[in-house]
Amino acid sequence: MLTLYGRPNSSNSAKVFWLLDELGADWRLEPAGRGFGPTDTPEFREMNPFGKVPVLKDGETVVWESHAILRYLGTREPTALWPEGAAARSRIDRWMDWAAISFTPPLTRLRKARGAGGSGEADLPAVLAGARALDGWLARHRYLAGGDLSLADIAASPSVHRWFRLPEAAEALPNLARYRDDLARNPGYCRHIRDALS
Ligand SMILES: N[C@@H](CCC(=O)N[C@@H](CS)C(=O)NCC(=O)O)C(=O)O
Repeated sequence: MLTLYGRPNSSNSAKVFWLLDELGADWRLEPAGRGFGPTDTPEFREMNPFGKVPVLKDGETVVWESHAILRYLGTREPTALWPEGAAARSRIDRWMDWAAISFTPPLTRLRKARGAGGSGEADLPAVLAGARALDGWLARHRYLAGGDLSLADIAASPSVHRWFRLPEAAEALPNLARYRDDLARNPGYCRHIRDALS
């Protein structure tokens, strides 16, 4: 059985919960992270030197970094979510990197700034540019990597969900809204992302 150290209100854990359920994996949650369980113990730091969740344990194999975990699980149990072949994987991987590097960080800073009473002005342009680019792409593609749900959609899902919680989402981005509605037909998205993340 797989063990996932994480917490239900963590966006990076939530992506992995969704994939584990999507794969029908045999797994259990070991509650860890802020408010759920210590990550500053020598044992936890031996697994992840940064003391962050999620961390996956598969027998002797330990994996941290949520997107590395998604790729590990996708490779361990091949499905259309992470199809074989360099070209097919690169179509997915680029969106995973883009979400992790270019879209989620300014969105997270914006949310934190506003949560602390600020405007988040410094990060708003990057967030808007990301959402508009997504909208343009999704006018021509049902999912991020093409016609099928993939690890790219799971990786980007917390930020897509959180975009729609911003007042700026009232701006008409119809293709992004259609995409969010398509994701919401997936029970794993609803359970672990839509209904679990603020
Ligand atoms: N880049 C890492 C980020 C991991 C991360 O920052 N995790 C947060 C939760 S989303 C965390 O561990 N926060 C501290 C805590 O919960 O104790 C990943 O994608 O896994």
